[in-house]
Amino acid sequence: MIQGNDRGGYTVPTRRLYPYQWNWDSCFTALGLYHVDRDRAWLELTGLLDAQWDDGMVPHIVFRKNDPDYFPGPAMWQTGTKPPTSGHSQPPVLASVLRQLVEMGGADDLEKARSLFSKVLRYHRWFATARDPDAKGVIAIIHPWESGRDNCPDWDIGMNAISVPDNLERYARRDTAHVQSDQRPTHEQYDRYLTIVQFGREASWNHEMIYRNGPFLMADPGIQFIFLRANRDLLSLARQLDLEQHYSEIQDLIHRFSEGSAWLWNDAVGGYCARDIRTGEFSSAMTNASMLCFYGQVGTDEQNQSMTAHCRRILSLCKYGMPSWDPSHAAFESQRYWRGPVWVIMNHMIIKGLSDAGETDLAERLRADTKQLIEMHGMAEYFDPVDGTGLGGMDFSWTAAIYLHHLHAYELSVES
Ligand code: 9WN
Repeated sequence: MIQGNDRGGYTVPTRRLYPYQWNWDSCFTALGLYHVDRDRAWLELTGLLDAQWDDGMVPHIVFRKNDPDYFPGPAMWQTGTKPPTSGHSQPPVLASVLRQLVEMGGADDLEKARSLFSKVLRYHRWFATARDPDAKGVIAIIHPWESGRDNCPDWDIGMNAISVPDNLERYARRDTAHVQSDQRPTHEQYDRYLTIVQFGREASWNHEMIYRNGPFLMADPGIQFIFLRANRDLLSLARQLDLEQHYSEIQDLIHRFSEGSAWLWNDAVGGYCARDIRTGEFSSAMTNASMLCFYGQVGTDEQNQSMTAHCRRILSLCKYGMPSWDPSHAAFESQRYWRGPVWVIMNHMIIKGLSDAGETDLAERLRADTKQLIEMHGMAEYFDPVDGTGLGGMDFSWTAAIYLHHLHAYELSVES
């Protein structure tokens, strides 16, 4: 199936709905591909890095050839890069995937990681400067798409504050031609997504200007914890590669973003929540991204106990975990994209974090749920947490990849 989505050196998430290369999709795809074709897995990552911007950013979409099946394509973004790309990034899972490949492999893999190391470090530096220019230790996202969790209620505060300009270019969505509209974001949300893209384009994708004046600026527990974990994994790679000159820089990033994570703790819900950077307003419920606190290794014992209790409570409310929004909250919708459904790539990272934290029963529950969802309901983009229905695009690369990885990694007892 993953091979069926291969477009010659890069893999699309699924045919028609997503006909380009996406950043974190490719990284997870490489993790699965590694079990069947190691060289092809590395090619997925080197290809992604070929699209890295001069300033270090690795973009969220790489448009290698124009495909009218997807909107917004290169003509909307107008980044002027070669190859054409979108104008912002996505959760930086790359360093963590590199570390996992190295741990599963041998000397060859370590050398391949060496050849990519400086590019990944530049990518991390870009996040630390462009997305935290005042060094607060909090990563911002400038578009909900940057979080990878596009229409999660986490972004409702920031999205509701966006006024759609009268001169917003007219557009025609393509996603609802491929997937039922009740499983996708709404038209009001798309207007706002496109408002941010138009702002970025008019600002020539100047990230300082977008951070200061753009229509949307929120902190995402997902990116925050993924970035922290990615730095921990990059430090481990640096050590394996004896790149001593980089240790302290990466340690400083870990320190800065560990400290900054405290800003995402919402006392009102007793957990980590998204937060509007400019107003300080918190989102009001737990998500699957909140549960990545274990993966990022943040928090006090007391905070971790509270997060574990949320995790147990949420899992008791649905047949399959981990839902992307708390089912006890009024905004929960079991089939609408990131407003309720289960995403197995998120499960993969949550499981890893819970295992590391010694929360074995919770990790096992999620591992079993993930396996069952895929075996019973197929290689869907996402799943209904209540009845398991496979939703969104089918024959999905990252779902197949996580399945392959979990089958191999856990059956072989490789802790990766
Ligand atoms: C916008 C490709 C991507 C994923 C995202 C997911 C969805 C795109 C869209 O598909 O987003 O980036 O058009 O809906 O939300 O996480 O990377 O699979």
